[in-house]
Formats: sequence, structure tokens, C-alpha cells
Amino acid sequence: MRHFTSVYDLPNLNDAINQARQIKINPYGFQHVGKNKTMVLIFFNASLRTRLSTQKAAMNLGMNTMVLNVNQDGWRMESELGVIMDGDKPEHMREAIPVIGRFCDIIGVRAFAGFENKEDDYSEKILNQFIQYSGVPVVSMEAATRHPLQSFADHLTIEEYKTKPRPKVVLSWAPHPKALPQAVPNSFVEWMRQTDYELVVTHPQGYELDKQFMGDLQVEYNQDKAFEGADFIYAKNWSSYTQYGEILSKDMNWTVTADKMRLTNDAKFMHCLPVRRNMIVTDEVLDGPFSIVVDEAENRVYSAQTILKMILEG
Ligand code: SN0
Repeated sequence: MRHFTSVYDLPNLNDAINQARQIKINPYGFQHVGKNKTMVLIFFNASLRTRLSTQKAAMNLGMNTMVLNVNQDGWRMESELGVIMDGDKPEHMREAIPVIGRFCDIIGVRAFAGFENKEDDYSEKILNQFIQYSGVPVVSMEAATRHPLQSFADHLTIEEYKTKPRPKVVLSWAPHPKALPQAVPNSFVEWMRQTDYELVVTHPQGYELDKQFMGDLQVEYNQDKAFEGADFIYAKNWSSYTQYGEILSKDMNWTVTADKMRLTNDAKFMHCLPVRRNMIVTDEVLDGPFSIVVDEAENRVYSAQTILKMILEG
């Protein structure tokens, strides 16, 4: 494996999960793999878990890490080719990316959807420039359309908590005050479709995800029905894909409550975090015994470490 941008980059999904479980048992057993190797983490957007877990993963492998918050600590970067650079962006990605590549062995990039242009976002314009110009392996730390390190950690978490071979896993839209990307739900659906779990997606009309992620999966528009007998509830807000980047609903009837959780088969509650309390999910559920959001976040280390190890060994 050279780059990691989606589940399709993994040579074998079961093997990746097994490796992650091994790494979780023995996180410092592979310190030689990253000796004298450097990872640069580039953030165009805010981060807490991704930043810390990816650095921790790299350090567990004996790597050195350097972090740059572009647009805050670094020069603002131009991404358009052929423009006259007379504005507020002093640096072009065309030079910045290969320069960064000379300083490291792996680059991690976080570049959310900008919501200015659907084509630019869904063609992964920024991430692909890193792949094209850096000369080193590139790991997506949430790009415009996917968040694969998160989905990998989600899969690992479900494997740990499932009590039957084929659990019912429900992705539920929930309300939020801001327009959020589709990356987390896109990636979650795409990843879950590679497992044999029973996957159900529920959201209000107008929140349909891009077909490339949903495939032939049908949406259950009735949230209560979706929750019936669920083993895992994965809540997430996203903005509309069809009416690109718009908020069509803030309907608090979609908030995950204890009453709704009672429809499930004592489902575990999951969310990638950060989570807006009493918008996405009530305090009662989030602080209750079925919430596994912190364990899910811990698994970000082992999913990232598996990916970095596979790249270093590749
Ligand atoms: C990001 C998203 O893609 O939804 C990152 C999740 C891992 N979430 C946010 O930007 C939340 C921001 C907010 O205002 O709650």
C-alpha cells in the first residue's frame, strides 16, 4: 500500500483489522519500523483526535512527527493553477507540496470540503495534489469526501463490541447548527459495505449521500423503524449533497434520545466526535452505559498505526 485515502487502498480488510488488534495488544512492538522516518501532518482544518492519535501512532512506530497548521502558522496556500497571485495567498501548493515531501517519508493531510464548488470537493482537488506533487506516500486525515482513518477505527470498535456475527449497524443523521461535510458518513457507509454487517442508513428527505458510496443500499426514511433491533447506532450530522452544502433541516425529532435507544437491541452509541450535546444526542445517552465514543476515539491510534506500519513496510 502506498497511499491511504479509502478502504479500497487496503490489500485486505480482514487482515488490516487483525493487524490493528495485534497492535492494540502490543503497540510498542514495532518501534524499529519507523526508525529515522518522519511524518509531516498538514492541517487545513481544526483537529483534536486525528492530530493526537496520528502523532501517537507514528511515535509508537518510532517515527518523528512534525505538524503544520496551514493558513494559521504557515503561509496561506493557493491551489488554483494559472492564477495571478496578487491576493492574500503568498505560497502555491505546486511548490509547497514537493518541498514538504523532501522533509519527510509520509504526509498526512486534512483538507475538508470547502463547499464552494461541489466538483472541486468531490474530485478531491487538494488531496490529489498532495498525491501528485509530494513524491511520498499520502494519508488522508479527512479529505473532502472521506475520513478513512475514522471509518477504520469505527470498524475495529464494532468488531470489539459486537455480540453476534452480523450486527445491525445504523447510521443516523441528526441535527446540527452548522453545515458539515459528508466525509464521515460517506466513508462510514463505503467502509461498512465491505463488511457483512446489516447496514441501515436513515436521514430526512434531501440528505441522500452520493451513489458512489451508497451503491444499491436503500435509505430508511423512518428513524424509529431504522432503530428497531439495532446493535449499533452511529449518529452524525451532514449537510445536503444534492442541494450541495445546504442545511435543509434542524429537526430535533432526529436527536438521539434515551427513548429512541429503547427501540434498539441495547445498541451501543457511536459518534466520531466532536459531538454537539443535546443536538445530535442527549446527555443521558452520551453519558450512559451504552455510549462507546471514548473507546472509539482510542481506536483511532491503532487504526492509524496499522496504516502507517503497512505503508512503511510496503
Ligand atoms: C467534522 C466533520 O466532518 O463533520 C470533523 C469530524 C471528525 N466536524 C466538524 O467540523 C464539527 C464542527 C462543529 O461545529 O461541530
